[in-house]
Amino acid sequence: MSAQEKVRPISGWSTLAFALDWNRPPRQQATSPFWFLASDQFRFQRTRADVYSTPLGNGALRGMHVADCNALAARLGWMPSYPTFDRNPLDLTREAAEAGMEAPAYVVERLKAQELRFAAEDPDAPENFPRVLTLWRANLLGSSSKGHEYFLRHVLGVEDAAVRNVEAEPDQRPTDVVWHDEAPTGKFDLFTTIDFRMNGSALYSDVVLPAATWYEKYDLSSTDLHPFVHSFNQAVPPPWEAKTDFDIFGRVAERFSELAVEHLGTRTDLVAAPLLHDTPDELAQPFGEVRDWKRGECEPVPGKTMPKLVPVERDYTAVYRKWRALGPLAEQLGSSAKGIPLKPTVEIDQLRAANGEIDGRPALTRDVHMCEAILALSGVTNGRLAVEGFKGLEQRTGTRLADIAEEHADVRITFGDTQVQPRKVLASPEWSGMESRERRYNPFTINVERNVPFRTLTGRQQLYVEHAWMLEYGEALPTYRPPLNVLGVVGTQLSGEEGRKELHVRWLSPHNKWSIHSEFQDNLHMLTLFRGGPVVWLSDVDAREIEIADNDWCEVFNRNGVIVARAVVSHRIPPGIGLMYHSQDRHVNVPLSEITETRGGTDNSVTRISLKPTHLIGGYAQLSYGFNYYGPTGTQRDEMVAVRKLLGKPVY
Ligand SMILES: Nc1nc2c(c(=O)[nH]1)N[C@H]1C(S)=C(S)[C@@H](COP(=O)(O)OP(=O)(O)OC[C@H]3O[C@@H](n4cnc5c(=O)[nH]c(N)nc54)[C@H](O)[C@@H]3O)O[C@H]1N2
Ligand SMILES: Nc1nc2c(c(=O)[nH]1)N[C@H]1C(S)=C(S)[C@@H](COP(=O)(O)OP(=O)(O)OC[C@H]3O[C@@H](n4cnc5c(=O)[nH]c(N)nc54)[C@H](O)[C@@H]3O)O[C@H]1N2
Ligand SMILES: [Mo]
Repeated sequence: MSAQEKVRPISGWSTLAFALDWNRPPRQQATSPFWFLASDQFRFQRTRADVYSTPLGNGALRGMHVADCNALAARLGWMPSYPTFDRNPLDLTREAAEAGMEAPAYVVERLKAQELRFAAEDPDAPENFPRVLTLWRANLLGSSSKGHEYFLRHVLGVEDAAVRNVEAEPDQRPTDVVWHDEAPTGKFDLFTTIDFRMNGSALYSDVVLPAATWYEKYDLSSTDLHPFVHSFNQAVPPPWEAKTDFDIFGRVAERFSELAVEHLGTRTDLVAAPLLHDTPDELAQPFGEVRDWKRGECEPVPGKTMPKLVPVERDYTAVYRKWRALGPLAEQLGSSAKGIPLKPTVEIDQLRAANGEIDGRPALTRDVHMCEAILALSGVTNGRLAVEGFKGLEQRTGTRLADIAEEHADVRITFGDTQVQPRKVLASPEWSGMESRERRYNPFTINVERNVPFRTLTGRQQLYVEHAWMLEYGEALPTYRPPLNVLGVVGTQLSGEEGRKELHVRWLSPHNKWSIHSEFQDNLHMLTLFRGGPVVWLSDVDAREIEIADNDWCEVFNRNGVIVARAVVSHRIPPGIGLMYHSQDRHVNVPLSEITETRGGTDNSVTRISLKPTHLIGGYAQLSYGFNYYGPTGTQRDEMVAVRKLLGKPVY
């Protein structure tokens, strides 16, 4: 379970964002494993998964590479994995129909015969490359992606990417995952960014769609860490070619549907969905035992020993029609948060009245309609649904809960309400707080004060996790782990150039003090407030040793890449640490590097995705996949870099 309840989407939001009102299940992916393969960082992983096993372990990870662990997680349904198979699922369902079989049974048969494979088992085969990416509200290359230079080289094919790493030796390579002699570069065909800043990702995109800013559109903002819903309001219309995000996606959907008449029509897709948190899937693989059907340790049974295989009919010509209206699954299946269904009834008619109708369904033709629908379908903004949801939870727990929401049973926050002032959200079973007029949100108060079981195997706050992989790492109970001995594996990161004073430091790239990730920093105020560009914090002790004075330009480098930044020398930084707040875009006042003769990169130029196998565990109670909730992180914080002073004047 995550320590805090982080980015738990309100249910109306997820229903609409993933089009669950029309089709289920959605395709969702954990990003770290996806990019670990797509950007070929797995080829540079030179330790095996069992390097951190305890001598008292059970050998569960013996001989496995981390990419092998990931392939196993895909095949056992622990983590989602897209593209899923090395064949197009539209073709697989057609072949199944021709063979007179149900698609899931057909796929299981082909997998068993080893005529079909999971794409994660051969990520460098061209048929398994991800080809198209549309980036929206994220700055992948300028901000978030760990291993920036690997992304440039392997995903985009940028020729002067600064990766200087060597690949795993034959005896360090994966055994299950296929190794290609040559690492592919430039896997993508089309990279689109939708943003209102010319950010680090837009710089490398094939297509940039200019987005309306926050005062040129209507939208909603509600985050996990503050208890309000805010509106965005249009002060002026978007200038020039800029469009609202809503209109951009709408127009792409419209054109796509037109083209689909000739190209795709109506087809049956097959979605391989992982074993999900807060569903009975949590009991699919009991006792923390790992059984691999591929090795004959069990039968491949969808939804039990492997992902669920769900045929979904897709009328590609109807995408735009569906985009413009609320689909019938909204009330037929309701929205589900933490396994508690919230079923709108009267809300559908209210939305018809507020938004108008299309084909008898509530219209979603404008951004404001979408805002109204999100607010109507969420317990945190609709007291009636919150009470209903708590009643559902009462039946499952046998304890009285509906009273928590009764105080605001008649509250129904509309978009108009949020335009008057930010509105405080209501207590709802989507969360675990007991907020009221007197009380702020705090996680798990319902569990502690009302005895609603925690969402763990035991129903209690649980420390012991008896899973084979946790036992193998000696981490079945929380334990202290010292920093990893990275240099012991990859060797020195110093340049070895004569007469240069260089020092190793441990690399920290925490969240920015003066911006939110890459936002709010590239304006004149912010650029004059601190030092007007990238800075690296060093301790006064370390700086003295390599003769770096405060505000000197320095180079930070390792096998992953290079950064050029000014030094901020401070006694507040402990010796042995280099700290760069995440993240400056590389085109904001970054000079050339001596080592690469190209522009020094971002804080993530020297990082790398490092997957921890135990984060891949799934299908086991609280260790089951949930979107934006549970899955592997990039764990970039055990990285070592070398630092030295930049010779001469900075050149741009
Ligand atoms: N090394 C290292 N890497 C990290 C982290 C770390 O601590 N260290 N932290 C990680 C974490 S926790 C996170 S959350 C990620 C964050 O990384 P990202 O999700 O990439 O965050 P931002 O840099 O804020 O990118 C958001 C982009 O969306 C744009 N944008 C904002 N509002 C709108 C809008 O209304 N419409 C459109 N179209 N665009 C908009 C902004 O201009 C900006 O370019 O980084 C991760 N990466
Ligand atoms: N101003 C601002 N606020 C933000 C954001 C932002 O970009 N800017 N981003 C938002 C987002 S999306 C997120 S996820 C949160 C993140 O907020 P936090 O989780 O607070 O993340 P960080 O600031 O990255 O890291 C916290 C501290 O962990 C320390 N640290 C690093 N490695 C270790 C270690 O091995 N052990 C221990 N004990 N400590 C370590 C770092 O030095 C840092 O001081 O912030 C949110 N708020
Ligand atoms: Mo984050």
